[in-house]
Amino acid sequence: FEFTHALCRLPAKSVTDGLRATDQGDPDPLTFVAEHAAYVSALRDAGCDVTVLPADDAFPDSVFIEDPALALNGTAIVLRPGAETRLGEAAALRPALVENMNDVIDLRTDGYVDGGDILCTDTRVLLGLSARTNQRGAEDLRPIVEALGYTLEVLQTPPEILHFKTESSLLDATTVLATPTLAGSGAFKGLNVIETAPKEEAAANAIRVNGYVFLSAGYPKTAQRLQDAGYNLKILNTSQAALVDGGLSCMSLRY
Ligand code: CIR
Repeated sequence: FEFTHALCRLPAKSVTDGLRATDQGDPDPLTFVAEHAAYVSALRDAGCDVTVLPADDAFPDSVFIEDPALALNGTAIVLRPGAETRLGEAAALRPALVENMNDVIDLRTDGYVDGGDILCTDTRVLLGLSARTNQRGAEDLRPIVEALGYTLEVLQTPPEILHFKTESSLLDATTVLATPTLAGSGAFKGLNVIETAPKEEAAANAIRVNGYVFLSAGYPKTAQRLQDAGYNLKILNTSQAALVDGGLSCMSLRY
C-alpha cells in the first residue's frame, strides 16, 4: 500500500456504454471526468506521481485501468480481461506500461484474469475466481507471480459479486476491509477483517494509498469504523463509476 506512482486513464465519452449488472441509467461523461479529476488529485496529495493517459473511446470501460493489468513490485503484468468488450484493453494499455513501469510481462493464456479479482499484500496475491477470471488464467498467472517472490492463493468469489475487489480492499499489511458476504466466504485467512456496515457494501471498493484510505462518499457508518480503527480517510465521489459497477480501486494502477 506504499506507492510512489499511479497510472490512470481518463473516462471516455463512450463510458455511457460501459458494462453493468443492473441498469440505473448511463453515467454522465462530464460528471465522470470531474469525479476522476478529484480522484487523480487525491492520489497526488497522497504522494503519488500520477500519469493520466488519454481517454480511449474504443473501450467504454477503459477508465477502469486496474482490470487489464496487474502492478506487482514495479513490474506490470499484462492480463487477459474476461469480458468480450474489454479483451482488447490489454493490448491498448501495453505501450503505456512499457513507458512507465520497470518491466512488463505478458500473461500468456487462453484463460482469463481481470485485475479487479486480485488483492495483493506484501507477500501474498489473493485471486478470486469470478465470471471474469477462470482457473486456467489463474494457473498461467501462478509462475509469473511466484517468480516475483509472491505466493498465489486461488479463491472463489461468491457468484453474486462482480470482482473479488468489488467487495474487499487492503487497509494495511495485515488488515482488509470487506463485505460480510466476502469475509464469510473464508477468503481472508491470516488477515484481520474490518467489515463494511449494513447496507454499505459498496464502501468495500476502497484503496489504501500511503497515509490515507480512499473511501467512496455516502458510507458514514463504514467511515466511522475505519476512523475508529485509526485510518485517515479521503472521501471521494464515485457516483458515475458506480453506475457502471466501478469504484475507487479500479481507476488506477498503483506502483
Ligand atoms: C466492468 O464491468 O468491467 C466495468 N463496467 C466495471 C469494472 C470495475 N472494475 C473493478 O471492479 N476492478
